[in-house]
Amino acid sequence: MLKGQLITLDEFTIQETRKFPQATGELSSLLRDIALAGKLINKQVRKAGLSDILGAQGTSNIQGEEQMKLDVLADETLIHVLKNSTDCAGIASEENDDHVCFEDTVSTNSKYVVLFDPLDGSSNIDVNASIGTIFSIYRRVSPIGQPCTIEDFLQPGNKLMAAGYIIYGSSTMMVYATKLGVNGFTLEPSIGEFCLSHPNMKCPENGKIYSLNQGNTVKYSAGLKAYLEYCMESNKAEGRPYSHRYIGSMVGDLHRTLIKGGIFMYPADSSSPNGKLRLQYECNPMTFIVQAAGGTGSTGTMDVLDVQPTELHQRVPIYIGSKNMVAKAIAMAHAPETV
Ligand code: P6P
Repeated sequence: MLKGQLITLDEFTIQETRKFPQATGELSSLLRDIALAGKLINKQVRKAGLSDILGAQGTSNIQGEEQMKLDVLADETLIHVLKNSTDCAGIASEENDDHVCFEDTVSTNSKYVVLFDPLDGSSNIDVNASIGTIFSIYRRVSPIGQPCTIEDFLQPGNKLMAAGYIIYGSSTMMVYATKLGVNGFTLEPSIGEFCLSHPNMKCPENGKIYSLNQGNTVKYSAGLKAYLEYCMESNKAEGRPYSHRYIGSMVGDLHRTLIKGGIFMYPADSSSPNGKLRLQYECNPMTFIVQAAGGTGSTGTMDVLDVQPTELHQRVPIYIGSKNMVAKAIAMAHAPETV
């Protein structure tokens, strides 16, 4: 990349495709479609305070969570763009009870399916904190030429072809991973293009930030409480004590963790044995990204990517981020409880 030369997402994905003569360019084309949806959602998010789309929609999703107007708008935008893509056979979304098959001929002949959380962290919408779109891309297992099936959406994370997020923060960025690595693109509003700004992203092996909702501490296991004590105490072996940062938006907390290092946790607790975050469109895509950048994502007992999904909206506990911090947290949190 020449100094000062902008490389757009389109140019980058085409250059990546050229590295593999056998590549058809369909995955790159699908990533560009998702980027388009991100730009359309960004336009609405950026003006949320000025037009009547703030606040609750007055409906709830399958999770029983109140849907914000922007949630629904983001969901509809992604479905519209992907339905018109030439490379997507169907979708599954946090905001929809069941998966959606696109029945037209082009879609049924497409080889990929997409799962997404259209606007993660939506409780932050009204307070102008970072929110994001999270997506997973799988090669379908159902026969091409026929409508996609639920099995296409219940594949483990270790079958992912690509995953990424768009963060609507102080700037708007698209970060995505393939097996080739992780790259970040910042939206340049003057040309309406995502431009390469964070090539070959790596998650530091260590960090000084731990991130979780400490309001749940009373419900955590003794081992996890011991780990939190460890984080809060001045630990001379590691210099200054850790800092606690928690936005309450997985995309915001994970983007910081990916860049600065650290650990993000949404563990199991006495009232939520599987934690809160959804496997197929939060934990798997984020783990795929972090692991492609050299970090770790675990349920506490196994690699997140190895969990065999049984339900579209199932939840798993997650410990994710700098590999040395995740290892330490799991060793303490899952230490045999002394009697
Ligand atoms: P809590 C947002 O609602 C979300 O799904 C994630 O983005 C975030 O990490 C988590 O839930 C926050 O949950 O219980 O701390 O408010």
